[in-house]
Amino acid sequence: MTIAYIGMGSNLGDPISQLNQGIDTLKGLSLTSVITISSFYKSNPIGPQNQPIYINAVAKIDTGLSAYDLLDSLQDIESRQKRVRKRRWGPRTLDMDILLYGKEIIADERLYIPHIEMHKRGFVLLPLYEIEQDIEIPDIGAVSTLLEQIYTSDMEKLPQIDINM
Ligand code: ROI
Repeated sequence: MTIAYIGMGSNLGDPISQLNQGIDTLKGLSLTSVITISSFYKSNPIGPQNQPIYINAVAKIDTGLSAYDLLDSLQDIESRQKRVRKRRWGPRTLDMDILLYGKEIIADERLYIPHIEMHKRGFVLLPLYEIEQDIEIPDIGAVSTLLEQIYTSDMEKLPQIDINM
């Protein structure tokens, strides 16, 4: 089994529901248990600005799937939620990326782990830090240190709504 972290983002079609639905499907994946889900965060788009704001979160999972089988499964979830991607860096209904997979470093035509540019992105680092304060990105550094170097003041942590209340 391997601990992996999944970054999730949406800015189309009721983003909070998109994330919740993606998390539900994640919980049903074979050989996989979901350990923690971060809060949801509102964040301004990185890249083109003429698109809606994003909701982002990070999930910590324990999985018996290989990194490639996990990637297949996440791409399956994305397409089931009718991910539309009209342009590079444009708006999307659901994005699910493998951020970290154990301490592995993978760089080939299908997979780039640690996820490329995750160390520069507040919408990844802030939710990741919320669920794991002492985590290191292999070959890059401690998330806590990286967070000191980037701007996150635009991000807003959403209150957790307990639907059982
Ligand atoms: N910006 C934010 N804030 N959140 C995202 O999930 C996100 N995803 C992307 C790009 C377009 C780079 N910008 C983003 O793919």
